[in-house]
Amino acid sequence: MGVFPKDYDNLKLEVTWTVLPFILIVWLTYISWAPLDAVWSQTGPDGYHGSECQEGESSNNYIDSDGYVRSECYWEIDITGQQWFWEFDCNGLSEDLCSTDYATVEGELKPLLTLKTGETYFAVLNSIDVTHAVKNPGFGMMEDVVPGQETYLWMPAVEETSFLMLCAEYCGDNHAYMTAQVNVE
Ligand SMILES: [Cu+2]
Repeated sequence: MGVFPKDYDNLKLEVTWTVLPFILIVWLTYISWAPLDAVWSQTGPDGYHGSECQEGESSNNYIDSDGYVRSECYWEIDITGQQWFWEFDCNGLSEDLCSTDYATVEGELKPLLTLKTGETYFAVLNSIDVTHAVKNPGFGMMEDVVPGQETYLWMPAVEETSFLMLCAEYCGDNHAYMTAQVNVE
């Protein structure tokens, strides 16, 4: 009596389904390393976006030959999440670099953030209640927004675009309506 009779063993099969997925995982890690490094780039000279811009400077961002956005410097803004809307703070940047307003989205008034093409923004994320997550389809990036802990998200505005910023972490009744309009002009 035995649940797994040895007669039905197949060593070749077992080695194959152990080794092949292992190689696959190593390969996926290898090709993900550089893009993740870019998304999680640190600030300062060792990063992709330099140090904070001084007045009169410009990020002059561009996509390099490997497909990564690079910038000479960046602008810092704040994004605060709460049930159930996003609040933007341009931190006193000039109107042409960053401005906030309200826009009508599908009949409802939503926060509007307007950014400038060619500039790179470093968003400091905070939540005043529960965990949310910024999802910026237009920049292809997302990051959790956690109460009591600052998180950070690069927003490189490379080209003119317009998209809805969403909440990507279930946060209660109106989670699905926690949107904001982002325009890059
Ligand atoms: Cu939320």
